[in-house]
Amino acid sequence: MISKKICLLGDFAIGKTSLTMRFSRQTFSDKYLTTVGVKIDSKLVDIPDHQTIKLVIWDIAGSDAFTTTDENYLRGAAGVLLVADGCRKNTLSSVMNLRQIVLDVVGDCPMVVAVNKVDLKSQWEVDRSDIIKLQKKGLIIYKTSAKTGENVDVVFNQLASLLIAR
Ligand code: G3D
Ligand code: MG
Repeated sequence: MISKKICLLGDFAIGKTSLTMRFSRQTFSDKYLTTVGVKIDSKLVDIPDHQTIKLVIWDIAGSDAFTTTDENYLRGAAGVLLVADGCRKNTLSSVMNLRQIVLDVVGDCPMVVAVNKVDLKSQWEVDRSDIIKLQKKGLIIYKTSAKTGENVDVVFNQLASLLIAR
């Protein structure tokens, strides 16, 4: 079976770990590589008209912010899920910086953006025009909620299909 590494990237407390846990439903069997501060989950994904692939999902453990010194985290990634928190506009600006880091470290790999916490839409600082601006730069964006599950499978499956399409 084909196995692909994907990484979650984004500021602290935006829901990276919650999204991963919601998607992989492996809350109690997480493998913690605490020494390197990375948590790894995996999930089999059926791609329509293709084989099943195993997504190996890397998530930075704890509340550590990703910095350029953590390039090993990204090495070997086939794709990246960039995450922002709709309630904090600055986390969406981080997404553009992180995207550039991915381009520098990994190269031109599939990336999808999850603007998370859509269940708190009334508290969102991110508005339609912010999203449209990023879409115009070619980014694929979904509004997700790790709390309700909205678009969580969609966003991971979308990334998985982009990996297969390469
Ligand atoms: P991180 O891994 O990006 O640092 P976490 O973020 O997954 O640890 O989530 C940070 C906090 O945001 C957690 O709250 C978590 O429950 C909450 N959260 C994550 N995703 C969502 C979401 O989609 N909707 C809402 N409403 N909350 C979310 P606590 O209070 O445990 O710190
Ligand atoms: Mg986390």
